[in-house]
Amino acid sequence: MDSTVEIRTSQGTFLSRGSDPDGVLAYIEDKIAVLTGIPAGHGEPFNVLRYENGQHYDSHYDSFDEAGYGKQSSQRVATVLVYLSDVEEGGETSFLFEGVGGTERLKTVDYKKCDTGIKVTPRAGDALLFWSVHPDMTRDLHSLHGGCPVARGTKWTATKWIRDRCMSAAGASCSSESVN
Ligand code: PD2
Ligand code: ZN
Repeated sequence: MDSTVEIRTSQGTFLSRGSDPDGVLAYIEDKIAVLTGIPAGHGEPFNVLRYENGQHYDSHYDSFDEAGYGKQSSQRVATVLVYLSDVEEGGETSFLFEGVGGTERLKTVDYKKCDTGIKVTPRAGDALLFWSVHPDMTRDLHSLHGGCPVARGTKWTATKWIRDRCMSAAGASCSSESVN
């Protein structure tokens, strides 16, 4: 399942550092650059999502599959998911193929469910980093992940998708010297 169209029921918007005169987004982007070792200019704008009761994000890959998306000018190599809220119940980020026997589940897993693999509980202020490609830049099929339905409360996240090429229209540096 590669398309994210119609598989996410939360509401979302994009925010970039240029739209934040207080510099909070730039501060977070620069921290992410240190965490990943990839310059901030390789990041897409933050995708801020709000999930209410029952809302979810079906499992998907953040990386682009050439067969589904055609040739892209750059690839998403990593994702940093910043949790902006706790959730009273549910709303975990799930990685269906992680854990013991992950590879064997590749063919049988129901990508709409949250019943296998590992689940990360949202906690305000935490950030989750995962990689979508192997070091040789082939897609890592174990990076399949989703957002489990929120059972109680509201879940807020900000996703930073990071590419292998510079994206910078918004003033973030694309130089590795800027990562320190
Ligand atoms: O909000 C999540 O837990 C989640 C899960 C899967 C977000 C994304 N993917 C994403 O923004 O790519
Ligand atoms: Zn995702």
